[in-house]
Amino acid sequence: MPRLGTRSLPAIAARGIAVPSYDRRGMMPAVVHLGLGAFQRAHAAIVFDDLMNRAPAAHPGAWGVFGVAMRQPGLIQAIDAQDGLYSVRAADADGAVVRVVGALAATGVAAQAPARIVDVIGAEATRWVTLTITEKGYGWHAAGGGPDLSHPTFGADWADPAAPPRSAVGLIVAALALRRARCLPGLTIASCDNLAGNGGKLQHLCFELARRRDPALADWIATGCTFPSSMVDRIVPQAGAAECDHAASVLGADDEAAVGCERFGEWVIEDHFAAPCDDLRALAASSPDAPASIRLRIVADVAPFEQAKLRLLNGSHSAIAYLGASAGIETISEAIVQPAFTGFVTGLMAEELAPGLTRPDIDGYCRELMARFSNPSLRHRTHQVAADGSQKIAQRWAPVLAERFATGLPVPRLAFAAAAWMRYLRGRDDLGHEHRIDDPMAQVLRATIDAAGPAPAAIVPALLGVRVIWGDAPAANPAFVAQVVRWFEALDRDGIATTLAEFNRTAIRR
Ligand code: CS2
Repeated sequence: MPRLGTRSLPAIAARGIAVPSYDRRGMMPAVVHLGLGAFQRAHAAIVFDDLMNRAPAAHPGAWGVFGVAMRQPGLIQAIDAQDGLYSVRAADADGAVVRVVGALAATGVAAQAPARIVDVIGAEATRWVTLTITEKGYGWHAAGGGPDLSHPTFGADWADPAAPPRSAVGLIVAALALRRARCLPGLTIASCDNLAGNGGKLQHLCFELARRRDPALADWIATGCTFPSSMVDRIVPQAGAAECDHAASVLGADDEAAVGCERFGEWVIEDHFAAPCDDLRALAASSPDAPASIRLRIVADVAPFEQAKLRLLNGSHSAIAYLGASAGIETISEAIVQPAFTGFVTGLMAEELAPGLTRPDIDGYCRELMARFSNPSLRHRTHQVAADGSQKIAQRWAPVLAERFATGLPVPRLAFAAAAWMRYLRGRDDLGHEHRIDDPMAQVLRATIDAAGPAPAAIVPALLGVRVIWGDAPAANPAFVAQVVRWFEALDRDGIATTLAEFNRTAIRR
């Protein structure tokens, strides 16, 4: 079977599959994306591909992407061997659509060649930087706010701002210094990670690191660059052999960078760009019609969309993940279709996560989410969503707890979810299978649990006392601590299925 590449495109198009309609030879990278992975390939890259598919022939390739893997070269090698091309299969209960995306113009690996990445961000053709480096990639101190100087790569860049940059923020700041020296204009720099106020946080980190190099650089960034916040949404499980097998059968060509995702896709971005983006605005004003497209919105205030998404989608996702993984259930969809999970998560959203949210049509959004979670086409592993809990809980659950405690509102389901996270940290599911705790704070969590001893009554206050995860409020609330202890003991003793059934039966009876 041939490999996907420029030469195989005519045969793929002849099968009725959408392929790039623009001349890819003219592509200049206008966007540098840090953190190339499955998510970006199935999300923002599709928007840039749509923009180029719609562009007049006189301006081909105006939104080409330079994709940067922060560390691992494997994906980059596969993409390079395919002339930057890959396929996306978007599926839900109504069926699947496939397209070949051509937006990747070039690639690089930051850990191998940081100077090259700095040079590309510093190049005249570059107008945007986008990031999907996950919550843990920034170096933001969740408890104190501002730079986390103990962060492995950001901290290293902070300690030696003149050394080759190792962090995403370090790469950006070094490149902005270069742009300034080259008398080039500033950039639009858009975080696409699940962090509340992601634009403001990234801006703050860039300012602080720039100030350490040269206060004039920080001033230059403040006047010439923008950091729009954005809410990104598409469920994109980690890609693997199943996606490649699917792609081979549909394309008639091998695609080692194939991605699978749901059909739903949304990108809500703050209207704050360093340079005019008329074509982006035109795309946002039209309804998405190409296969696997993303619904793009440009808004004055992203916060209502971001809060709704972080709490309802991501907050529920984490709860399903800890309960599901500890029950030995492999995927999110297999978990959520069980009636006890459906009831729990529906109640979690309606009673504890949704109140106070201002996104339009919250009820419809919640109903749609339940359908998205149960999408039978996605094999989204519970352990994948369970990873990095220390980073995710701080964004997804802790702000809701603080708000509800402040007004005396009950949080029985979040207490249960907190207990499920602690049960997950035991590292062994109800079927006796052991799992690794994949979390940048795994050692701290292990040490906290070991110091507390085996009893939930000791572990719960110790873990809730980790401020960077939970903030101050949960550990200071004895009633909450007692609820978490109660459910952690029950989960340990009786397992997930029995305890969840008991919770649904007793704890939320009015
Ligand atoms: C998930 C997200 O892995 C996780 O923690 O909650 O990746 C989720 O699938 C996306 O944010 C959906 O937009």
